[in-house]
Amino acid sequence: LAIDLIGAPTDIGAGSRGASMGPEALRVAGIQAALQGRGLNVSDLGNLAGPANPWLPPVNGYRHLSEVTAWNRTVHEAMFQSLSSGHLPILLGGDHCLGIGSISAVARHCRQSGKKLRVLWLDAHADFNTNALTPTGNVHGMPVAVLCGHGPAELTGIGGVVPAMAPSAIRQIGIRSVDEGEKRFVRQAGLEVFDMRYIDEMGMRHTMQTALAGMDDNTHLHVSFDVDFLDASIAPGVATAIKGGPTYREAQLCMEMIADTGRMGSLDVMELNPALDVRNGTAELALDLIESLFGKSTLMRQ
Ligand code: DIR
Ligand code: MN
Ligand code: MN
Ligand code: MN
Repeated sequence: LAIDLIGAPTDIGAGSRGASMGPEALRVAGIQAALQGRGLNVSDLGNLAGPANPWLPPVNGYRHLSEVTAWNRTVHEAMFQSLSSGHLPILLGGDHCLGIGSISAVARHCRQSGKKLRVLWLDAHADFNTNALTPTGNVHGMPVAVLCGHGPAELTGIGGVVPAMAPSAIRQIGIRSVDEGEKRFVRQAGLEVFDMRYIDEMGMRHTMQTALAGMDDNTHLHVSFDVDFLDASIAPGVATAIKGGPTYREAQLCMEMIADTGRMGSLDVMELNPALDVRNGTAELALDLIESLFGKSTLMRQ
């Protein structure tokens, strides 16, 4: 299996600067060597280029819409090219607005190859805001809505088909911070959300069994891992750390159960912010979990 590392060094959609350093933090943690050590063939394609962050206030409910669009177009093309080559792309974010470019590319690849799409969205946030609902104007709070067709045409149309995906293709896990208007919109759209209350009551094992159910040999599984999915106490290196998230052990089980499906075909690692981190510990934790996503386990699997 050939893996492509694709760096997208920008914080264009975030409310704090620093996620632009996420790709380098994962390289410093040793992502290429760690995955190669698992017997995988890993190419680091380097960083994509895009506009600088002008750090301006929102206009019409969006901050930096033209720059967000430019970055997402570039991410879309890079992810699509990797998938078309039969590779497994790992997008090194960058803030989560780039999930628009990434997942629209995965959806386009699935249409072209006749595959079914399943997206696991691991996040503290639902990322289902619109410009009318957003309290911040930050587009990293909107990618799921955009992918489901709710947003400005320059973003919803990036993959060529609107909506890029149906709400029924996505499962959200770890959610614990949803804005007031966004809560109503999540329900209205019928998103399948395994929030922290669900995980607390049912456990991570049942949660993942349910979220991964219904996939088959023809399913392409995309994992969009917002590092703020993890509990704030173990992952300080993110712009919006939220308490009450998955523990290290719950997160490990989550990743191991994804690996067990053998269906993961693409991955985003988003929102890692080294400017807020302590000795690159959040990058090292994220990498440990990525290794589990690629099958690292204590004993040989039977
Ligand atoms: C918040 C924060 N819901 C917003 N979203 C974040 O600005 O729309 N997503 N941090 O990852
Ligand atoms: Mn997110
Ligand atoms: Mn988040
Ligand atoms: Mn591990």
